[in-house]
This record gives sequence, structure tokens and C-alpha cells, in this order.
Amino acid sequence: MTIERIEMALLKLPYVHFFETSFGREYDRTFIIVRVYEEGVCGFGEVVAEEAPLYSGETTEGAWHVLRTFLIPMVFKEKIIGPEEFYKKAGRFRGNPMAKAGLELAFWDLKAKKAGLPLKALYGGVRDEIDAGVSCGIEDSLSDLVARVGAYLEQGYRRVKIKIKPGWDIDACVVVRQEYPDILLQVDANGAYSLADIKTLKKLDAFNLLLVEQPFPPYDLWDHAKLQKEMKTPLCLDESILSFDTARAAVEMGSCRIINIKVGRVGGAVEMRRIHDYCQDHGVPVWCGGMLESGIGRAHNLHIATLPNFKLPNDLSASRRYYKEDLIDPFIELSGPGTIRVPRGPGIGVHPVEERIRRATLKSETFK
Ligand code: OSB
Ligand code: MG
Repeated sequence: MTIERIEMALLKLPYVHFFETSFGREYDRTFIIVRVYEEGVCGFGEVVAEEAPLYSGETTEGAWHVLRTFLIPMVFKEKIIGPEEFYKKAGRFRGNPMAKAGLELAFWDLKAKKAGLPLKALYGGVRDEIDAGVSCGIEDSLSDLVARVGAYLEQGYRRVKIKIKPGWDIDACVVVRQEYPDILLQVDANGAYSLADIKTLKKLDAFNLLLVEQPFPPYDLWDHAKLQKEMKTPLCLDESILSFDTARAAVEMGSCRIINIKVGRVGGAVEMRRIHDYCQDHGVPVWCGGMLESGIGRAHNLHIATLPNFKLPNDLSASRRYYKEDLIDPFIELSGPGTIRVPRGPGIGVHPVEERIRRATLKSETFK
């Protein structure tokens, strides 16, 4: 058994609605799809790095370079055939977790397909259905925000996250809570604040939020610990959690009480499970974050969110929340109020449509 071929494609897909965070407004997403072939079976992975290094230091072009120059040649040279082996050997290269995760996930999908099992069976997942959630960007006006939250609730979402930044925070919570006093609500600052804003941040305690996500920049574990001591609402870290070791440091320091796990940000599913298990042992619930993935990356996330310590609703929404024409058949849909059923077929269990991938492709390359 050897890997016969690896393909990479760089894709661009327009969003159904722009997505604005404290980093700025985006109208489309550029990302990489990785395919790994063995004996005619194909494993799919998605690299969640973005065009600009705003959320993390990685970029699509940087990940492309690291994959074609280092990670893919390593697979052929060292005859790597499995995800765990890939994880171990890719560890010699520093950083670049999203590039590593995209290829590792393709290996996981391949392994599960060859075993004829849904990916969640390989991970030790325990759920057939996961709790969905929707992430609402910053809008042009507070009334637009309320209308958008209302539309998502009508579609069946039960948990809403709103993006905040200085000047779009307390008022946004006030209007959403006024209109929807009982919904599960949380906020995400994407690192837009500092300890100087502690007075504003403490006001968030008044809105019965599930959590406050990433108030400070990624490397401020210490300041997050100081803020958590001052706040009733649990802090949740996203950008700060780059590996098992940063997760452990954050928990030991008291920087957060909840962790957002994104498989790309932590460098793959092996590392994801190490963080998951550590958090489970230490009473820290986790949930699955999203990077506005296509259906390929999102299907991977559905399987991840079946692990037992994913105890809060996830940033996992239906295909139509993100893209008019998702890459997969069938589209991911809500299966009940606020839930999504995990695909049952082998591997990620969804079918990527070749023609749609081709239409969205900016460039591609094949490696043997
Ligand atoms: O901070 O969670 C974030 C999207 C891109 C980059 C960062 C984040 C997000 C989201 C979207 O909030 C979540 C989703 O995919 O539904
Ligand atoms: Mg976040």
C-alpha cells in the first residue's frame, strides 16, 4: 500500500451574505482542498487558512507553499500511509497547523473509507446528531443584526453567536436580548480588546451569555486569566489555543473555562483529540468552532463534534447559511430544531461534486 497521488486545488466561493468580524468584512472565501488517493479511494481534506493573515499567521498561499515543498514530498519520500504516522512525522516542521491539518484530515477520510466506517467511529464519537449554532457577523446597523438573528431563529437555530468589537458590543447585546430574551447567546471578539477595556467587558456579565470568546489577542494568556477572575461569564479561547500545550497552559493558568476546538488551528485530528481528552479529564467543556468551511471541511467538523466532551452547541450551520452552491451532495441541513445529523456513510460521508469543485478552482497541482 502506498499513496498513489495527492492533488491540491485552490478555490474561491462567494458567501451568501458578507461576513464581518473585528478583522474586517469578507465577501468570499479562498481555501485549499487536498485529495489523497490510494487504490482508487480518495480522501478529502480542507485547509482553513485564509487569504490574509488576520485570524492566524497562516495564509492560503503560505499553506500551499508548505504543502507542496515540505509536507507532500515527505509523504512520498517516507511512504507515509496513515494519519497518525503523518502527524508524528509532520511534527518536525514548526508551525503551519492549518497546512498540516488539511493533509492529515485527507488521510483520516481515506482511512475511514478504506475501513468502510464513518469517520466518527475512528475518532470514538458517541453522537448521531450534534447541536448546531450560527455565527452572526457585524452588520451595518443594529436593526439589521436583530433581523438577521431573527431569520436564523426562524430557520431553526437555537444558539446564536454575535461578533463584537469596541463600539459594537454592549448595544448589540442590549438589542438582541431585548428582542430574544431566552435564546442561547454568546459573543466573539476575535481579540479586539485589551485589559484597558475591562470596564466594558465586565458589562457583558449582564446578558446571561453562555461565554465570551477570545476578548484579547492570541498570545495574551496571562491577561485572559486576569480578566476571567473579574468576570462571572466563562471566557472561551479560540485563537489562543494552538496546540495541546497551549490548551494545558490556558487551563492551568485559569485563562478560560471553555475551549473552542478548531481542527485546523491546532494542526489536525490527533492534536484535536489530545486537547479534547485533556479538557475532559479537567472538567473543561469544549465545542467545535468553524472557519466558514465548505461542506468538505464542515463534514469533517461534524464527525469531530461527536466526541463526548463537545458539550456546548457548535459553530456548525447548514450549507445554505454559508454558500449558495456548497461543494457537496447532499447539502448539510438542520435535521431538527438546532441539530444536524452526522452523515452515516464511510469517511466524511458526503459526496464532493467534481464539477462544482472545478468551477470554483483558481489553480491546482498534482503530486506523485
Ligand atoms: O472566530 O470563530 C471565529 C469564521 C472565520 C474566522 C474565525 C471565526 C469564524 C466564525 C464562523 O465565527 C463560524 C462558522 O464557520 O460558522
Ligand atoms: Mg472565534
